[in-house]
Amino acid sequence: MAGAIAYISRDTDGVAWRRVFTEALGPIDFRTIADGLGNTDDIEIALAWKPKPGLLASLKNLKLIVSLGMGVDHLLADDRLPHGVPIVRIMDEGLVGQMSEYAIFWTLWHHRDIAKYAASQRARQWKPEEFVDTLHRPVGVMGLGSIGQDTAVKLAMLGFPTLGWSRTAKTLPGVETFHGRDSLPTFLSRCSILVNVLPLTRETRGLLDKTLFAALPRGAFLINMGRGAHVVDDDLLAALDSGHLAGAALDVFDTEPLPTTHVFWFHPQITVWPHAAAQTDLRSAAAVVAANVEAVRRGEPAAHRVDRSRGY
Ligand code: OXD
Repeated sequence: MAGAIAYISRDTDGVAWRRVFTEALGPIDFRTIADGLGNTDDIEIALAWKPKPGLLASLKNLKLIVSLGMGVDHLLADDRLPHGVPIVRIMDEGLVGQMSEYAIFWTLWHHRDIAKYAASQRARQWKPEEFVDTLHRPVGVMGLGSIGQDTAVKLAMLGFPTLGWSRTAKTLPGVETFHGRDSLPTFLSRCSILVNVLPLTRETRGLLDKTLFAALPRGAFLINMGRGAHVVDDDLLAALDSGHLAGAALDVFDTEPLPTTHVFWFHPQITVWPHAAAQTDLRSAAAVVAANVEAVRRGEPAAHRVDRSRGY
């Protein structure tokens, strides 16, 4: 039998992964943190979500690290991460589609005043709200990787003037694109809804701060499905409380689960989701990961590989 696959996550026990992996790859040596990793020299593939720093470095014969999330900041934060072992992310069409749905849902929720109409119904009030036509509601997407691209193109297809901002230049059908720090203020000044789907890197940590919020037009709405650490929480609260921002839909938080005492839970202009904008469907994800495991075992390059120097 080939080397062992280790499931390294404390969030779930790995039973479901063991089942789908066995279906995809046949008999496997599948180990979990919960059951004990055994002789770690046998481990050649690690499926990891927020591993303890140093743990991956202790697996001497590791050939592949699979991030059990689309983001890889949880791995790159480990300064003992073994050099030279390729890292790949979980990525499939379903996950990308779910992320776009989240952005589109909250865009429409804000754009079509869903909360106000729900309140009017509760008060039995027949009260058409002042409206803004879709053609005059520009939406900006920060981060144009697979998720940002899919989101931006779908928003553009719905008729929203759509802008995209990324680190390097990108061209997308129906989307006006900007790149680099210098163009950020111009991009932001045009976004009445801002969707953040940037990766978390040294450059993007804390990027959504008071300067960025001030650069948005008054009444803008924030949708954050990137990382909690992109946002400076106090600056977001100040921008909401001053009326500069109309509201925020947040799926991700600097500390997860969001502590029960955190003010975001109670804020009338914030909606909190438990990092559930996209959830991994094991059937499709396992097929993608299994193909990567087989490729690496044949000595071929893995797909969805992470560039450590860029941080995503
Ligand atoms: C993530 C995920 O990386 O949920 O945030 O996949």
